[in-house]
Amino acid sequence: MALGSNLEPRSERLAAAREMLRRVAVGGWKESPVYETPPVGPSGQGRYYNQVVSFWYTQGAVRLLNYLKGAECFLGRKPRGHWEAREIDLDLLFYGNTIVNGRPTLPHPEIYKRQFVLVPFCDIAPEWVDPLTGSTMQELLSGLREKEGDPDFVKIEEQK
Ligand code: PH2
Ligand code: MG
Ligand code: MG
Repeated sequence: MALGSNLEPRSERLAAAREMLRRVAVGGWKESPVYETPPVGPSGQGRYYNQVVSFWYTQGAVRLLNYLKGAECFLGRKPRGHWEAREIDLDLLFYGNTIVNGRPTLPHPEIYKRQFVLVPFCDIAPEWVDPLTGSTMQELLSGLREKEGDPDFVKIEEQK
């Protein structure tokens, strides 16, 4: 699961989102550090806080997606255009090895293009194998790094 926010208070919004996710997790909780990352998309928006978490869940991807949309709304997300600034964004990246096209699309198609997803993902599960390409997260990140170079990310102090 990828978490993102670029409207203050970013740190509190991510913390509130983790709280909502822990409520439905049935174990296996892992969370990456939080990174501050340059915005991808329309210009004029602020830098993001991004994080990746993983946990066990048993009720299916559609139910989880519905929960995520409800949680985004509860956490104060206002409707805006595609890729515009957002209070909170909760994206389902993988549901085990499920491959499906529709709602949701799994694996999440943005994984392969975004260092703000792959960098924190590799902090918690570098050896995870993507069911679509058969590559590990570490391999996907190395490939993207070769194309794009090192990103301008800042690791945020863990607020525990
Ligand atoms: N999310 C977007 C668009 N652009 N840029 C960064 N750095 N981080 C994000 O999470 C992000 C973005 C759409 O979901
Ligand atoms: Mg997103
Ligand atoms: Mg989203």
